[in-house]
Amino acid sequence: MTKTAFITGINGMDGSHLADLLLTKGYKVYGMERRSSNANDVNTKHLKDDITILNGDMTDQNSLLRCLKECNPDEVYNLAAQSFVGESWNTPEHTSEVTGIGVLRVLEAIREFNPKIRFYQASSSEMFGRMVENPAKETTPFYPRSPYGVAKLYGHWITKNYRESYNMFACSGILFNHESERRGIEFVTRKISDGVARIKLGLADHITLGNLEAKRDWGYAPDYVKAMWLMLQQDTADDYVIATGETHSIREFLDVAFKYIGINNWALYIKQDPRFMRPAEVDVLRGDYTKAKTQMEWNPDTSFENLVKKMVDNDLELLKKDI
Ligand code: NAP
Ligand code: G4F
Repeated sequence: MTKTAFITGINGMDGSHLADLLLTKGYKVYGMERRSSNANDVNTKHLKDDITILNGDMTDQNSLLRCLKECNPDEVYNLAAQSFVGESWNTPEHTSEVTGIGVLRVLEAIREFNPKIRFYQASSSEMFGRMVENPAKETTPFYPRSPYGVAKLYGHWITKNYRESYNMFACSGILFNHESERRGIEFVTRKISDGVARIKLGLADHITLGNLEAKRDWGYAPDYVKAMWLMLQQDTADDYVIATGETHSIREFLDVAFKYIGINNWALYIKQDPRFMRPAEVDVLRGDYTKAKTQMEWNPDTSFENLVKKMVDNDLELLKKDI
């Protein structure tokens, strides 16, 4: 029997990769987008004949309920969020509304419409923040360091609470950083791959960044959306850390990206600006994905080096089209 999935945040990086995956599995896919004055479909243009877009907003309870009534899904993937950590200090209230309380709204809509729907919440390694244990696993205490991390923690606990209160099949994936060719341009990996490609093509002579010492556990988004789907196919609802187990600094990312285009002395091309520093930094993130590996047979397939090279290759191709 054909399953139906409803994805919030369809136009985001993960939403579009998840839609790609679910279509290959024969799902009927509905995605939610919010109103925008300009089309925001760069990641989903290729899907327009294969999925159905519904309009709604994470800050509007009735719109979420209407979306569920319209598509009657078996599975809901809640990927919508104000997902940029840096922005969360500028708009902490908005971030809390969308990224935190928004999760409650989706859960309430499910509870009212059909509590048998399986629910995935996009939790984040930002909840570990100032890591109490390295690598972090499902039982590691949380210590968020940004309004975004605090909002995600609310979303995480309310998901667990609805599972325990109403016996709903509600799971959280605690995903460590994952990137792809579709990553938003303000995130550091895409900013670097785009900047490096511009330098290679003679379109720019430097990249301006913030803290180069921070370390992240970076994986490849198409590998990570498989884990989201797997969580909703298990016999019981649970929470899982999804990570690579490796951590690399921004400097290492720069090193691989620049060397790939033939530049070794890359420091000459980097400027630093306090504008890109954060009031409270997460210095290092690294995850232990043993539970996902043993219980769901999930593994990350793409290495750090390949991830960087794929992103640089993609930006080179995109920019060449405009020259
Ligand atoms: P993304 O590219 O920023 O996508 C987020 C999506 O949420 C966008 O499509 C955005 O729509 C939508 N959205 C924002 N505010 C909304 C609102 N008020 N109503 C409806 N939709 C709204 O993020 P991503 O990297 O794909 O991440 C997907 C989810 O996983 C997010 O919840 C993120 O916090 C979480 N997460 C990401 C990572 C990671 O490393 N990527 C790791 C852990 C957790 P617009 O296009 O209109 O802005
Ligand atoms: O790429 P970032 O903005 O990602 P961040 O803050 O780790 O958040 C991402 O991963 C989270 C999972 O851990 C997600 F929940 C979240 O939604 C998002 O997808 O920054 C990474 C690091 C930070 O330490 C930042 O200070 O890069 C450092 N950085 C240095 N220069 C910079 C810059 N970050 C950005 N965005 N821009 C810079 O110029």
